[in-house]
Amino acid sequence: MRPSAPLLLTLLAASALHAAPDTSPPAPYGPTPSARQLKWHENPFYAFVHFGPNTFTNREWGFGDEDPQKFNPTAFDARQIVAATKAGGMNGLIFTAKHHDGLCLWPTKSTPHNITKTPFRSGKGDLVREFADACKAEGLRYGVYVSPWDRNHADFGGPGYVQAYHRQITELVSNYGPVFEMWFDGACGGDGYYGGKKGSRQISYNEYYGWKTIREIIRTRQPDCAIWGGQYDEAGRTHYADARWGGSEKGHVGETCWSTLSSDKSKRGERVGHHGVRDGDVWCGAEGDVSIRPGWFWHEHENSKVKTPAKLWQIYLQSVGRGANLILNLPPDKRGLLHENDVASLKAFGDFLRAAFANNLAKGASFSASNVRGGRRDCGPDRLVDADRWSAWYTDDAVTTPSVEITLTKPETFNLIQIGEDIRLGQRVEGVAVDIFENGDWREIAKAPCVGARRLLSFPAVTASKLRLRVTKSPVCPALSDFGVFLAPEPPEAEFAGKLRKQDRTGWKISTDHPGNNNAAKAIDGNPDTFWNTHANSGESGFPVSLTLDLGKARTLKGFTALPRQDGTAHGVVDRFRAETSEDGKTWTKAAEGEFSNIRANPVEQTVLFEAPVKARHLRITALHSLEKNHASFAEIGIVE
Ligand code: FUL
Repeated sequence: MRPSAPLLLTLLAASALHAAPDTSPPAPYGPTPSARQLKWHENPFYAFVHFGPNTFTNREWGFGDEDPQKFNPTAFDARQIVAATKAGGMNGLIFTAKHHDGLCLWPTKSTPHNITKTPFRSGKGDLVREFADACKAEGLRYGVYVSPWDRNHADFGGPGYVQAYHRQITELVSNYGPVFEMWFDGACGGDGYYGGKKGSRQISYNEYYGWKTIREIIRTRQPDCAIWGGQYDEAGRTHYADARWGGSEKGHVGETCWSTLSSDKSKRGERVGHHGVRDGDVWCGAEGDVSIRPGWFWHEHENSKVKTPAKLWQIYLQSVGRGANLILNLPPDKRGLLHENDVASLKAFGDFLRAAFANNLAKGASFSASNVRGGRRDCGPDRLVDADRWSAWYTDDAVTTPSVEITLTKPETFNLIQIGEDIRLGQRVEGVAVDIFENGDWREIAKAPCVGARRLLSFPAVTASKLRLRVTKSPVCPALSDFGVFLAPEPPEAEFAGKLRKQDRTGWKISTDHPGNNNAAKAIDGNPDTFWNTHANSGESGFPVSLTLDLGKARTLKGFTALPRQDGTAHGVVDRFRAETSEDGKTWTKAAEGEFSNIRANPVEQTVLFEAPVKARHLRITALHSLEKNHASFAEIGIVE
């Protein structure tokens, strides 16, 4: 018998009320990470090691004409560096096998400009081998940086160099065991030595290096290796690698940080590396990069500027804690060892991290969720704390803003919460919040605009026995897989990192030869946020333009410091300079001339040391060129005595 129309309507209404339970897992949302990318996200903290000719020449970028004989570490020990990396809480290390200066630190067949020409191990050394072996021995993952830009190679800009570069990559991924990440620097400056021909060579980063071939070389030999950087355009779309730059060299990524990008150029917003692109069509997670010191290479004058555990924790929260990875640079000194200040800071930071995450106070708690997918036990909220990273709490498709109450076994004090998403199903959630139950009511203590691989929420310590995790916004049902409640100790502000002294500028006067400009005093006001700027009064002023410092009395100058403007723009940031000294303010002697390397990506204080100390009362700094716009600026100028 066919049901009558009213009966049919009643049956339909009843089945809507009791919708069939969602028994299958939630469908993925947007792009999802490959197995390789998933592995990469699971190991978010590792070291960078910048070591090479610059260590010996006190530079950040070598010009390419460095004599390999200068590369002479006297006590190099990869095991010391690897041990400090491990102590710092990292489980991988990426070594700069070749930086922009072009010296290959392994015995490559691709160019004679390599380690065999150095005195290191009497020309028989292989730093890549030593790092790879030390990592293996200590159970660390090993990775490689090999600079695309090569200021030494005579054929840079032509096909000869690309061939040599591909050969270098082939050697590095064939002869040294597993490589977990290859780092392809985006820097592509212009001028260099280029086999003695010198001059400036411009290439197109996306087109010149043959990224498609490079990927094939790596994929066929190291299928698990994550490729960082090295994107190329084809048919109007950008083909991204496995992971991307976090958008600054300060280590942090945006508070909102999506692991997705758009291959369609028109869909990109501002600061793409920092924030990613919501609803992008490619998975490409962010990696924050930063050095434990201001520069990437070791400089003696930075021994007292090693980041403290407290600073490292702040960076960690703003990278790893925002779903990104963090690569922390540890530059060995001229001995080929990490300086004792870096070692001490790393050990203290590692101890701090281990203590912070030692005890998940949510283990053993009882969980009660507003919804569980299909009412199924294997989708329940207790999956948030089980040992399996990938078991998750799923809700029904229609439930996008669920919450879960967590009752701890007893009142606990905590200041840190970790939340993880099951990113195998994409990055889904667009808002989470955590409340505690206090004096009979819920109080919000932390929130975040997205989660991803992991989110860390840090807040002043609270004591409670009941918490609530709320998903406040999500386009689809959420898939959360991790929840941790921790009490992190105070991260040490360490003594060993050195005390930074403010320079005493009493009696100093400063002037400029730029007509109509009267804000030179801002370059010695001790305030990093104000700056001298020749643009202020007369547009694009051109070069050269000078600042002259009268120190009031003769002093012995070892060099000078220059802090670029700190407001984030490259306009007027001086990247080429000349420094002269004078005893009487009339007769001048050149003390130094050169470039402020890497100042665009890493606008930290620059220290220029003279060949020998000079006695002088006057110091003239002449700007010869700037990164953008034809004018000059400095936030601060100082002296090194
Ligand atoms: C930059 C380079 O120019 C720096 O020297 C450094 O290697 C940093 C990690 O990347 O782009």
